[in-house]
Amino acid sequence: MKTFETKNVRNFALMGHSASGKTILADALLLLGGEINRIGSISEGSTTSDYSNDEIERQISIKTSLMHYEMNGIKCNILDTPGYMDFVGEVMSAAKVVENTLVAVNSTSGIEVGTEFAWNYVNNFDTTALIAMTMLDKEHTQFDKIVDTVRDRFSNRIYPVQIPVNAGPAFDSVIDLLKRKLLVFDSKGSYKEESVPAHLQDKFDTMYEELVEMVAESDDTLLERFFETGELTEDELKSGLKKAILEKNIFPLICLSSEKKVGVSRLMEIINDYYPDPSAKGSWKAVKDNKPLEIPVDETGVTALFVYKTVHEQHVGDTSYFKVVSGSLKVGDELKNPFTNGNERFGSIYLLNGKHRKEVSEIKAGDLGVAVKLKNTMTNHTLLNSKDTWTFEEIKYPEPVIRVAVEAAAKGDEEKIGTGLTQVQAEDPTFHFIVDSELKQTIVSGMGEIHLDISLKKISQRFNVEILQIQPRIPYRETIRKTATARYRHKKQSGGAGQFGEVELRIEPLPRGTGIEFVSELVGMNVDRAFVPSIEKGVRQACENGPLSGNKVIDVKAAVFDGKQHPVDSKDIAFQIAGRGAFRDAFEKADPILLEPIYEIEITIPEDYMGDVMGDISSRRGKVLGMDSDGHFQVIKAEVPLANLYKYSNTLRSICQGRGYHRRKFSHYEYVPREIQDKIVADYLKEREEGH
Ligand SMILES: Nc1nc2c(ncn2[C@@H]2O[C@H](COP(=O)(O)OP(=O)(O)O)[C@@H](O)[C@H]2O)c(=O)[nH]1
Ligand SMILES: [Mg+2]
Repeated sequence: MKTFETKNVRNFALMGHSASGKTILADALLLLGGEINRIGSISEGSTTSDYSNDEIERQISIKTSLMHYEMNGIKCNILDTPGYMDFVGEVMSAAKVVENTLVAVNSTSGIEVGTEFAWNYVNNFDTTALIAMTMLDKEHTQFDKIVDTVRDRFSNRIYPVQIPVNAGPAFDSVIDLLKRKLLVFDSKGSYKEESVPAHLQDKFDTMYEELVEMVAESDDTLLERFFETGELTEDELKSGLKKAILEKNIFPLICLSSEKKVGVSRLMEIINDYYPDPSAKGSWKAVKDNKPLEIPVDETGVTALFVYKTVHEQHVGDTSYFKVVSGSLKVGDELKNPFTNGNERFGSIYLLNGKHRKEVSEIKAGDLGVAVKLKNTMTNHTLLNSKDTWTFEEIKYPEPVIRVAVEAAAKGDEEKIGTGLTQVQAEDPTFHFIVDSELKQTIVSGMGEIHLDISLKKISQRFNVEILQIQPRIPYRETIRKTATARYRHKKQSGGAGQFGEVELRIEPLPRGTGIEFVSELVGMNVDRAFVPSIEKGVRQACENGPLSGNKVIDVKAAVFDGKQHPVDSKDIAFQIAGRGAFRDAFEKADPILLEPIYEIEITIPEDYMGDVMGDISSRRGKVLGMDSDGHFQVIKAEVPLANLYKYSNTLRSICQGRGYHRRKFSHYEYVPREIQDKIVADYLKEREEGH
């Protein structure tokens, strides 16, 4: 396989809602690019992109696959991203390394949540965009209507450069505004050019003029020419459109049926002719000693790689997906990782088509490749061929949205599961785990239930262990609502060394978020001041393990004001015990209550599901704070107790048929309703009796 110069590379991420035809489109591109012999099938699990067992089983993409083809000397890298919100991390990794995004829009269902997301990536990652209306061979397509909504909702700079003819099962041709011809596709995906059919001439003329005007308006010199002559030459239109695409003044919309291979070969030409190579967008942001730095995408520059994805594959080891941002990477090169300060040697470098690897000798700036078994390099790392120490700006992955506690099904497997969790966390920046000492549980968190299911299954398979998912304990808190005092005597004077300490203290409620305050108001010499720290220690111990339910106590002030000591038997431990005892006794008299964590959640859903979602929130003891509309979506803000958010994304998925998602963050602690408190306290006492 040869090496491609920067100007002969195109990088495209395929994005869109799930089932918008991205994965089949990738196969259609590879077929016409001569990489594969036939388009695979989702139901048979035979596509190039969705090759992993989980993808075949679930019939959805769950990771970004890297593929490529070559046409007319230009190599196009295709990154097929998953449409499910659970895998946003995969989409962000892809978005970081491409200059161009193809947003797939299903021509029967139009804009969905995933389409909105894709459009956000186009904006946030500053890529060019190509909108592809897919599956135009299906019954009940709605090209015109969807074009209107897409322009209305996303940008009126989106403009169709093609018009479908015979959309539906007989779909075989499109009018191409750039070629000013009707393109009629055969069953192999090649096309013949014919003149625009008479009955569509008027529509074509109107749209062509509008396109020419848009192109002219995006450039001052062109606009001047346009005013003089009232038109643009073919060359002017071409170079003008190319520039407008790069500058994001125009986002062309094209027509496809990947299954019938209609429009695919023309898409490949449009990619080659109109979309920018990796250098056109300029430089990459980097940092050196906290100062920003710009690294031009230039094959003659110093060699610098950015690792955007790491996958652990059994029998292969870690595969690092990288972009050569600058310079050129050759087999045998040794690069430095400024993050670890270690060196990495590239014994082999590969291009990928899904799981198939092709060995290459060199990869130049702008192009993508993979390497296996790098020693210490992870996602977001920079590798440099220099003594320099700068690093590329990292991908900022979103915070996890859901959590679950995990346990080994069989005793003795804990260690293997721990190793697995560490491995998966290293591979996937959106997967996290902690061993929570307060809850005494291992808590894993991620972007959605499918994400966690798949991540845990990976560990089960790699280590041959069974992992149970259970509901995480809720970090309740205890506090008081009244002031109370108590006196407690600890006395142990039979046999051995005696212990004596007596403490009287007062406790008072404090405002939320204050924590625990301890003061000494001792007067006189009843208690030696040397024992005050012992009393405080006892109080703080009592607060770690609250009297009601064993949860932490918060927002209480404790003031010790009297006590008694014994000339011989008073010692540190005795006053600790007395402090703890006095605190617990006072606590019971001070109208104690449980607090529960309340989360603020933001739910984005299509309007139709508003009623159902709101009803569900109130059944979870949630409070709606407000609503906002965002296009055709509604954004609901609400406060819901964490105890009622377990597996909430599953619930939302089933209410909204996969078209909604939510984000959450901790908000504050609030009183638990009486009947729920009684149950928690009863469970705690029962557990304690059983000796847990
Ligand atoms: N009729 C028709 N079906 C298609 C076409 N492209 C994809 N599909 C089907 O639509 C479903 C989703 O396609 P897929 O490529 O997995 O979508 P993705 O989730 O966006 O990757 C699958 O059942 C495909 O077979 C097409 O051009 N025409
Ligand atoms: Mg897919």
